[in-house]
Amino acid sequence: MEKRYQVIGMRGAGSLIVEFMLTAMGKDYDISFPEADEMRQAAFRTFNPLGKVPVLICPDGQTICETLAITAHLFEAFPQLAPPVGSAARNRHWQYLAMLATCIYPAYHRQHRTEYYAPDSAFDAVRVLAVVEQAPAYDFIEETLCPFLCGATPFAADFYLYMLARWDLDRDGLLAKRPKLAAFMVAMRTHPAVDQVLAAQR
Ligand SMILES: N[C@@H](CCC(=O)N[C@@H](CS)C(=O)NCC(=O)O)C(=O)O
Repeated sequence: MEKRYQVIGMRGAGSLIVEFMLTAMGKDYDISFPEADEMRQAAFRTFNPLGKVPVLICPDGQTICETLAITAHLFEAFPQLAPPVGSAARNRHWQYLAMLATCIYPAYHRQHRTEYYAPDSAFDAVRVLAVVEQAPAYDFIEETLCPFLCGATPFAADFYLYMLARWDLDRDGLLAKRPKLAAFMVAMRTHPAVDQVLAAQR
């Protein structure tokens, strides 16, 4: 029997993109959702020394942590998940991936897990500054969406953007000012892989 991918994740959180990509490629996978306590244990830290999800365990037993690394692994394994190597769109795709991974994702972590970054008295300021940091990235995305990040076809970075924008604490405000992003969110929600994964989370 063909070995399956295994995903270690968190419901509705950072493992969604891994599920979206595997589902889009028609790959069955097993998924587990460790409790916060377990993620602090030494056994889990062998998968990710930072104690975070997602983690991907490949059919050959290799484990990969960090969303960007997992995403790159999957679009190397399944080339349909990214524009062709050597194309301008490939560079553009990497540019968005980097922006999502280094600006938009960490700024959501600061908003949702503010206790890691500051005492209670500074929570509001940390959250406001995180939104301010994200704004130029979201504005750039709004200017350049057409209708997906790299044109007519959604790729891995589109699944990533969709997952992240779902976490916005003021999603109505984010989308009200950005009609192309609002249309993108509707289009991605109806993507068959997204629909299948989200239906299974209920
Ligand atoms: N840089 C990591 C960040 C992963 C991350 O922050 N994951 C969250 C879930 S969305 C997590 O594990 N949170 C638990 C915690 O921060 O304690 C990545 O890109 O994979």
